[in-house]
Amino acid sequence: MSTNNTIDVGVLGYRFMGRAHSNALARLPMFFPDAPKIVRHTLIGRDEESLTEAAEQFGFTNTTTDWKEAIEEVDVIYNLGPNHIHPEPSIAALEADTHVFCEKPMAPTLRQAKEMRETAADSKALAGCAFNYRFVPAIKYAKRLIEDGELGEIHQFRGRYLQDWLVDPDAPWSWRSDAELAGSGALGDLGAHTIDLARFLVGDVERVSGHLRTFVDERPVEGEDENRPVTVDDAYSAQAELEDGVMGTFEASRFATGHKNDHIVEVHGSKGSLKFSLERLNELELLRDDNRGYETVLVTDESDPYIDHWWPPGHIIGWEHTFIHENYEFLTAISEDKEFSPSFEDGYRVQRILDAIQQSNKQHEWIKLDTMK
Ligand code: SOE
Repeated sequence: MSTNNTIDVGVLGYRFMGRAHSNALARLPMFFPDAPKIVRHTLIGRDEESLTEAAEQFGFTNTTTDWKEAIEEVDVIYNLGPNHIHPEPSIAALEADTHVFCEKPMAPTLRQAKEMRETAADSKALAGCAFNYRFVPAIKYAKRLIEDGELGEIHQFRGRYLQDWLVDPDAPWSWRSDAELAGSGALGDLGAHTIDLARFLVGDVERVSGHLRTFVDERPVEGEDENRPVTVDDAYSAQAELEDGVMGTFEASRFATGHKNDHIVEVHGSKGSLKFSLERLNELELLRDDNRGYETVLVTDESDPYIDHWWPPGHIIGWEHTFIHENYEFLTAISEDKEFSPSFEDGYRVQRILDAIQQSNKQHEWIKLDTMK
């Protein structure tokens, strides 16, 4: 912590995730007065003009185009740029014992994720991987139900994450279309969330069989008379065996016409089942073994996770709150010198599963995780 007992935060990236986390940092003192005091210290990016504009809008005091300089000046670096930007600054920060909060997926390749995890293990600083959906109140509620045995012995986990922003073949090429920059497509961008939730709710993955598909193999570059190849998947599906014999099925697509941000998780146990849908994130559908079908539980009571910080029962919260909750937990862990999960270990373990799914697709066979290097 800085000498003035604040956590000085440097944020790398000021687009989608930069905005989501900056909003969280701004809201924290208002709704989580017990959170450590933070300073929105430095915003980091490449283009000075847009950076200055974003810093003003997001309430940052300083800007820099040099992340190395920022590492020296702040207590924590938020690494929110495109996937290929995750490894180098994260590793450098952890080597300097500066805390790191890194967006998912951890890195484009498993080799890089492994290096990040090893550096984190050797660092005095905390390294968190920002899987924000763990911090939805209904997901935490679901975890408690599963842990308390309310669903009995767990048999199946099913998760799918559907979007449709690439259905149009003229949707422009971006870093998200490129294997070197992104690592994978729907698999890493969306599947990483589902797989993290499977690990969080039910248990780790032991073997997988995967299938990847690219429907449009080149896309126009915005503002230029050029097409570039798409080298990542538009959709994936996988079947998995999880710990304790739990059967898993995972799926994601950016080609699911009409589905905007449709992330669904279902768990079946010997005494009941549950369903969660991100598009109705204040609810959990619960089925007890009484043949009366699913009941909808509204997870907005004061006794529900995080809700006492917000509004009276029934006053729903949204997607942006998941970032506020995860920032609260991560920054509190820093100030209290405690562990935080999802950690870089979790990020790496998800990355192994993503990699195994890619390998399985190539080799047309099941991949056992314990045989992977
Ligand atoms: C885009 O597909 C995206 O923003 C992902 O990158 C996020 O992780 C997900 O939460 C929403 O969709």
